[in-house]
Amino acid sequence: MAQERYESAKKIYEKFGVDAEKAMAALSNTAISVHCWQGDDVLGFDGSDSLSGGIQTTGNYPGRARTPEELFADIETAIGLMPGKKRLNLHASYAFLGADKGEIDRDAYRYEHFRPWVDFARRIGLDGIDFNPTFFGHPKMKDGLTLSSPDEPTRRFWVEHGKRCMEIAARLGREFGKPCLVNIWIPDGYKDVPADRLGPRLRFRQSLDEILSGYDKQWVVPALESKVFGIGVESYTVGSNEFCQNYAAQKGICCLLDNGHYHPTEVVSDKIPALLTFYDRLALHVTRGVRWDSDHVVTFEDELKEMMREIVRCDALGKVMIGLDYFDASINRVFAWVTGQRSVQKALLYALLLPHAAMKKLQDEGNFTQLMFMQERVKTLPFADVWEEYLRRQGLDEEYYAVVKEYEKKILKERI
Ligand code: RNT
Ligand code: ZN
Repeated sequence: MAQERYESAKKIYEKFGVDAEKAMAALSNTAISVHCWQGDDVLGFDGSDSLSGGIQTTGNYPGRARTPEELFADIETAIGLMPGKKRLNLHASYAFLGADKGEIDRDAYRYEHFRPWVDFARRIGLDGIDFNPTFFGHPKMKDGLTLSSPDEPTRRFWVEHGKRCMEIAARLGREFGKPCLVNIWIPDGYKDVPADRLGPRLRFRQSLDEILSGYDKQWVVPALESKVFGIGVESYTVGSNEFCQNYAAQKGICCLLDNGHYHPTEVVSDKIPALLTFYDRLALHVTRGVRWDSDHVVTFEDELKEMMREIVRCDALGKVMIGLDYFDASINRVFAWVTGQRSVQKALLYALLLPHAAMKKLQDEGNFTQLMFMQERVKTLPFADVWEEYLRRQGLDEEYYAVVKEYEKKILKERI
């Protein structure tokens, strides 16, 4: 039955000049980097018991992963329900310190502290690991500042952390034979009107220069993530959009766009082609902000579809590194993980099934009436039939809620 629906859908798409088989193949080749931090409310393993740096998880749904073992089990369950190619996006705060616990700090982390993640990622068939220095959730933040701190020992500590992360990432890249994206995001900023806006940015630039001096260009792809404001840092953000984009352009590194990090009427979908005009690579943190950078679970909504459409239209599937960044503690965390990843996959498939060339032609011919007709017409094509076929070919279906509920009953409920 489902098979018949797919065959019929395929024919309908053919009439629009779209090859459903090609769309599914392109989708299954596109990796999505799944963030490790959805399962434990971004706390990590290295001692932090509350979140800082202007980001927040809300809710206390039972079942938070409290140990590495629990987090592994949850990730494995979630990954098992996610279609397509997956990478793991790891934060430095998820180090396995073992005997080094209490002995060393983030400025001395080594690849060995992440080896269990590599074994785990291999065991569950992931395509590689991306890495993030963790510039938050740590007592060495001084007055909320890290790489832009005017206190030299503080700034140095965080520079050293950044350098260690570049070394770790080089090894992670080599281990999987695929470059490792290292995303630098700092929470630095001020709650109230600052007296000096330039000084912190000059220090941040200096710190970045130091971190980026002499990294392994073959295996590490550095990126810089900007932000407009955070909770408790409303008035001034050191790593603003202009700062980060100009730094990245000058230094030849990557921009990372988090779609929760802009003014409410700005959209990342429009920034993707703007940046692709100048950069040959781009990274994304896909999230869903509700009124602010709230990091709600990503759902299949208009702006997500538009972002994925831009990637496809710009023929940039191989240029845009897609990562997830949301954290919801108010619902089942495994469900949250899977739903966000599936939404991105869905939006990508949706985009891959559109007749872009024909619509571009209408635009270039100035035929805006027919263009609108087409844009509306394609909205009701039988996308769901292709999506279900895509899932079926990977041994999956739409009924993942029941699987998550079962896992909750057996495993998550026991965590009290
Ligand atoms: C914060 C940034 C950042 C973090 C993660 C945990 O606003 O989006 O990317 O969410 O690194
Ligand atoms: Zn982000």
